[in-house]
Parts: sequence; C-alpha cells; structure tokens
Amino acid sequence: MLTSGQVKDFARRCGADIVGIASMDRFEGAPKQMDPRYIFPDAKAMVVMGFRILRGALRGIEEGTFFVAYAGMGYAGINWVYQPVTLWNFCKLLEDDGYEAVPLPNNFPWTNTDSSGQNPERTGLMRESWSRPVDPDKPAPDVFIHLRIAAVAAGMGEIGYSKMFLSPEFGPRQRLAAVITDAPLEPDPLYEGPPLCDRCMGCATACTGQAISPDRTIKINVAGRDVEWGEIDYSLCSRYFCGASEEHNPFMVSPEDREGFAQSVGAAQQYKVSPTYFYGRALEGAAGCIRACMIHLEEQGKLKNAFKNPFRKRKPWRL
Ligand code: B12
Ligand code: SF4
Repeated sequence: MLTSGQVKDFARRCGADIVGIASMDRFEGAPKQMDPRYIFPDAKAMVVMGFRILRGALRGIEEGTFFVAYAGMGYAGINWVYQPVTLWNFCKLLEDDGYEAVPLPNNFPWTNTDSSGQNPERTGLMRESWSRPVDPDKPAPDVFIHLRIAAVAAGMGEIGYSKMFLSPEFGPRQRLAAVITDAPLEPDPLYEGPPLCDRCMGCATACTGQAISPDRTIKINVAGRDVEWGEIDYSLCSRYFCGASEEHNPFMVSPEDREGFAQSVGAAQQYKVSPTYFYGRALEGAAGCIRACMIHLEEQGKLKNAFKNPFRKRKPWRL
C-alpha cells in the first residue's frame, strides 16, 4: 500500500516541483460543470502538482530582447510537453499498484464550461449547444477542473489578489496539473504557512491590460477556508497578455499589427508571431500577476526559491 509520502516523492522524481494531496470532499461547492468528482466518482484523492516557471524564462521579456523563452518553455512547453510527460510517468506508479490514475493536464479543448470571460454571468456554467449530458444527473462533457482551487485544496499555498495561485516555494511562478485516483491517500492539511499576498496591489498596478480590479473581489469557500481574489476582466487580460498593448509589444510595428494583436484571444495568439509547441503565446510576460508579484515576494524574503541577485535592476522598459 503506497503512502502519501511515497506518492509525493515519486511525483517530484517524475518532474513536479511541488506536490500536495486533496481529499475529494474538499470540492464540495464546486459548480457541477467543474466538479472533479463527476469525472471519477470512486476517487479518494487528488494529487496536485506545480511546475515551476523558470525565473530565467522571464528574463528576456524583462530586458525586452528575447520573448520566446517564456512563450515556449514558461507557457506552452509546460502545458503541452513537460506536464503531460510527468503525468504519464507518475500515473504508472499508481496503476502498477492497482489503483486507477486519471490525468488532468492543462488541456481543456473539449470543455463545456464557458471560461472565455466574454459572458461573466455564465462563469462555470454549461455552454449551450456544445455538448449534452449522457444522463440528466451528470454534467455535460467535458468537466473542467479549476486547477488553482485544486492547489488550495491540496494545501500547497493560497490564491493571491491577482487570482494567481501562490506557493511558498515560487510565489506565482508555477503552472499546475492534477491526477485523481481511487488510492486512499492521506490528504495534506490546508496551507497554514505565513500569508504570502499582503494585498500590496502591485499586480493590479503593473497589469498590462489593467485587467485586475483594484476594488471588486470574488469570494468563495474551499473546505471551510475563505478564499478571495480581485475580479479579473478576462476579455482585457486575454487580449493584453497576447500583445494588445503597443507599449509592451515590440512586434507591433505596423497599422495591420495594431489590429492583429488587438483581436480576441484565439486570433491574437496566432497573429504574426507563431505559436510555440503548437500553442499560443504570452507576449507581455505576465507583467503584473507574475513579475510584479514575484519581485515583491522576493524582496520580502518570502519565497524558498531564493536568488543571489534581484530580478529587476533597471526601470521596466515601455515603448
Ligand atoms: C481560461 C484560462 C485563462 C483565461 C481566463 C482566466 C479565467 N477564467 O480564470 C485567460 C486567457 C485570461 C488566462 C490568463 C492567464 N492564465 Co490562465 N487559465 C485558464 C484556465 C484554462 C481556466 C481558468 C478557469 O477555471 N476558468 C473558468 C472560470 C469559470 O473560473 P472561475 O470564474 O474562476 O470559477 C468560479 C466558479 O466556477 C467556482 N469554482 C470552480 N471550482 C470550484 C471549486 C470549489 C470547491 C468552489 C467552492 C468553487 C469553485 O469558483 C470560481 C469563483 O466564482 C486555467 C487552467 C485550469 N483549468 O484551471 C489556466 C490557469 C489559471 N492560467 C494560468 C496562467 C499562468 C495564466 C496567465 C499568467 C497567463 C500568462 N499571461 O502568462 C494569466 C493570468 C491571469 C490572472 N491574473 O489570472 C495558470 C495559473 C497558475 C497559477 N500559479 O495560478 C493556470 C492554472 C494554467 C495551469 N495549468 O497552470 N487564463
Ligand atoms: S497576464 Fe498580463 S494582462 Fe493578464 S492579469 Fe496578468 S499582467 Fe494583467
């Protein structure tokens, strides 16, 4: 019988940087379309993994000279290469031990959940005319898991004002994936460490799209813990993180580019600068919700992944 310690150790050896375990009852309160218990009703535990975004992957954007490392290795490559390979290898351990392991990578192309942000009132609900439930008691495929809430439920950290999941190891600097299993694994306690986000609002101030509301918040309760973050305007974020800001996008050089990069997320992510690893890119290096936040947490000495030199040494560039 595998212990939680053995399972977490194996996840790290497979490639995860941080790992935590949630019990399935911690998803009580999730909208039906986003409840992982419908994917595997007999699941006993969710193993959540964090994959660090290298600080160096953000360096070229910080300097304004090399953008592909974050788009490739900090974003698409984690989603489409590193994370699935880690999940494949990790799931084998559980299945070799006689327990089923359902991988939940960051691939949700078949989701029925409206996560576009274009229809805020429909958040977490079914998209009409997309798919239909196979049974009236079930959600319509595909169920869509909220990975940041999963990381909170697995005791790995907290959600910051920016809505980014923050860990004591890397702050906002990780992507997430999960596995659900019928292995009866002992869950981790919810995060009890020192608070990470002090509501400095650096994320909102430095946000390229001014997409993080400074005063409107969203509140939920996860396993008895209140969780709150700033309301995000997704249509702004999704356009600005793909390069809609002329002041933050050196690839925007012509009137045609100005229109191309300002399109909605799907089209803008394909415009002019090719996707990497078959996936769109993030062109402004999450100036507020990752870089500003990380700098603030590092300055306060709150992160375990500490560096010899500060990240920002010069005034941020702006065209
Ligand atoms: C769609 C998406 C986007 C969209 C829209 C974002 C959004 N809707 O949240 C856009 C393009 C804007 C985007 C941007 C970014 N994203 Co994004 N995104 C996602 C994705 C695929 C889904 C987000 C989501 O759940 N949307 C659905 C809506 C419905 O969620 P919601 O409104 O918050 O849900 C409500 C309810 O449904 C309910 N709920 C849902 N489940 C549960 C469970 C319980 C128990 C309860 C009580 C309630 C509850 O709670 C919410 C509050 O009302 C996730 C991957 C994933 N599956 O989690 C990555 C993800 C959130 N993104 C990620 C990243 C890194 C980014 C960017 C930094 C990209 C970049 N620029 O480089 C920015 C960050 C912007 C920000 N400040 O949040 C990471 C975050 C990692 C981290 N450390 O937090 C994720 C987790 C991807 C990953 N695999 O790691 N993203
Ligand atoms: S990804 Fe960029 S535009 Fe979106 S919230 Fe973060 S800083 Fe703002």
